[in-house]
Amino acid sequence: MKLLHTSDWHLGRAFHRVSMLGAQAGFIDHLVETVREHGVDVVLVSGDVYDRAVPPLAAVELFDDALHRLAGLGVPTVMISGNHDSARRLGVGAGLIGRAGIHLRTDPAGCGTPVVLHDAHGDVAFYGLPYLEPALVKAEFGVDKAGHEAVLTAAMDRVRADLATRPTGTRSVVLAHAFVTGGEQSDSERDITVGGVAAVPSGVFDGVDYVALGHLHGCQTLTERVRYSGSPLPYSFSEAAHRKSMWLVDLDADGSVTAERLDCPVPRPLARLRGTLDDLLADPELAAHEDAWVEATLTDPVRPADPMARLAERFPHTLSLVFDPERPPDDPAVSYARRLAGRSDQEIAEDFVAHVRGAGPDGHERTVLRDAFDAVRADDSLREAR
Ligand SMILES: [Mn+2]
Repeated sequence: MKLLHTSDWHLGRAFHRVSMLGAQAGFIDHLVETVREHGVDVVLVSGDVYDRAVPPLAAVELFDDALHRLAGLGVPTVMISGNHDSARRLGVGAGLIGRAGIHLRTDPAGCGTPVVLHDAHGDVAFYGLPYLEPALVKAEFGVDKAGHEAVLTAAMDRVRADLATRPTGTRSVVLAHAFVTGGEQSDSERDITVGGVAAVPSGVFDGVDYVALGHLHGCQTLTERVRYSGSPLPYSFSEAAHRKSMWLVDLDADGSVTAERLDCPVPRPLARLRGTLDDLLADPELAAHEDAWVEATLTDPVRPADPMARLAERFPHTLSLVFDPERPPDDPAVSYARRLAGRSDQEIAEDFVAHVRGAGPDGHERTVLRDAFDAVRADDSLREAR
């Protein structure tokens, strides 16, 4: 059975000030073409279909178009909600859409109920695990400690229990939206840290033949059977080195897996340039990037006049301008943004306590801070779930 694994479409998301809707429509064309060209049997979409709980109309229309075209191909699709989707909204009409062969799994209670498809070698059970926000689903799974590992383990226990009741030789595929240990992050994934721990070990998924992951936006292989497809398009400059792709997975009669990486179309390359404004405007080697979406980091010790307009003369698709003047590191003018770069909310808050009080937080205070951040995140998710 040939599976096509993709995720993190983020329909409706903009890249800096550029709407990505045209590029997203181009990806849907590519997806449909790929399904046809490679004789795909099942399409898997592992969450973050939309970028937000209430997506713009144009994104909803594009999703509608994608559903009709996938159903028109007669190729079944299994889809789950991600942390950016409103599971409840996305799940509206799932019963009807399912009759057309598009299986939307957005309800945590359905984790142990697979979509069963067949090929010449027998059954394949597809378990769709929607994004499981620990604070929201701990009652459903009967776990006391709301953490990602606890709820995913409980969900996978249901998967394994169901699988054990099926005929011997039933092959199995899990779709999940999670941060699995060993995966590499980029700047366009929304933080899902809970209790200071966001990542779950890949061993949580033991016992199934293939795990189609979503959430991280870079295509990556954790084990032969556990992979991220990554997003089909870049959503931050930290993804400049990514080659966006999908996995074409051949699931054999005995459950063995062969995966081939299929590249997605590139609407426009990304370039991160660094130097003084005059250097960037003059360096002949940068000619290759003149048509790219550009993030320019200017190192001029004194901020030059009108930098965006001047850059745009050579790089008309400049989207992001960062100032990082070359000064000694102890210079108080070293930018606030640079001091915060790459730090978690928790670290920034702990530093703030140390800065205003002269001593950092103790163990109890650290827990108070962590609980506060968890509560805010759970509240955000709750609001979106409604
Ligand atoms: Mn995502």
